[in-house]
Amino acid sequence: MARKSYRIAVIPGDGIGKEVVPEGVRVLEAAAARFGFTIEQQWHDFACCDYYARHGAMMPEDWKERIGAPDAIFFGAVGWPATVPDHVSLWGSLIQFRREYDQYVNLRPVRLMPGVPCPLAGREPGSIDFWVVRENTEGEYSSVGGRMFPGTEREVVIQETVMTRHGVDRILAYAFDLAQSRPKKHLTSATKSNGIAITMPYWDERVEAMARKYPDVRWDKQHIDILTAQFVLHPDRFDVVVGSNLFGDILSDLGPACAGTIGIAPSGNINPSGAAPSLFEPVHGSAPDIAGKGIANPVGQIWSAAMMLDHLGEREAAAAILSAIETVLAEPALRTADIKGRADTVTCGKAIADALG
Ligand code: GGG
Repeated sequence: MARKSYRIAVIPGDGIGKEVVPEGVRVLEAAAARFGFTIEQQWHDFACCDYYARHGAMMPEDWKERIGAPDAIFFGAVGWPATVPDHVSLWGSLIQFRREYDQYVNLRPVRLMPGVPCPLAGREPGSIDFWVVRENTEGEYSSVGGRMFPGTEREVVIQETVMTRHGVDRILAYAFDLAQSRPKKHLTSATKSNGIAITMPYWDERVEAMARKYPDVRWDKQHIDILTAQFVLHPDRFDVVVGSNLFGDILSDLGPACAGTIGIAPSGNINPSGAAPSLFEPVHGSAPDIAGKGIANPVGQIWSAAMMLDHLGEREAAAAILSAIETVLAEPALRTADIKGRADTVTCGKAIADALG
């Protein structure tokens, strides 16, 4: 029987993305060899600020044609604020992908892994284990608005939050489905409907309507201010947390930080219909402060590779990568300095590939 083959668009992006993506690819190749499939890689040098410096845009106009129809996109990080303002680099790359490919789910696991020092006392590995489901195509990340009378005393700046019934309902359905599939069957909705008195009460209404279709799922809603405090105090109480684009973004950085480090946190930007490719990237950004030093933690990128394989149906390979990550994180000589280890990026990546056997 012919081996299964997956076409993967590989986009390292900026900063430490260029260092951690090769480690992710190393582990993907090791997993492919062990589990009997092949990875066909197509590397792209755009969607980064170097490309912007050469061409005056983050991506070529024909980027979709150049990417073609891969099975998935494996992305590193974006942003180099010394040369390109962050909103220009983000809107010129990642947000294009999320919108053009309708990757409306941003799925981000938060887990306390063995060996990772947790800033909260008394937490055992596995005691923190939940998912943040972030709406990924609308909400506060909207291009509706503008600036009037720029640079004058009369300056007015407006940016609208966009919530559509279609957009809100589909992310809530995804989150409730996920909660229903888990043993705790619990969902928390992030809101701020006491202060943001038009869009957020609408979000709450849709949550209530959706919850009626999932009688097995217990749910609550929490205002984002107290919810962030609860993340810090009791991260072990959560199961599935669903939020708008901005709230989900904040919660999915805070969650991993409470479980030790954002350096190991992965994410999937998912189009559940499969009509367009999904994109997998670490939650962390390009980290200009440590870029080029070879010390970045590659685990967020490698865990993203596992999420990508899981999405592609290679469940066994994905589980094996996660177990190799756990083995390596437990060993200080093999994990990186951000989690009190002694390894550099490449040593850690090679150790995870080797642990796959
Ligand atoms: N690998 C993730 C990355 O590069 N993130 C940069 C960033 O600022 N992202 C904001 C977002 O995900 O909306």
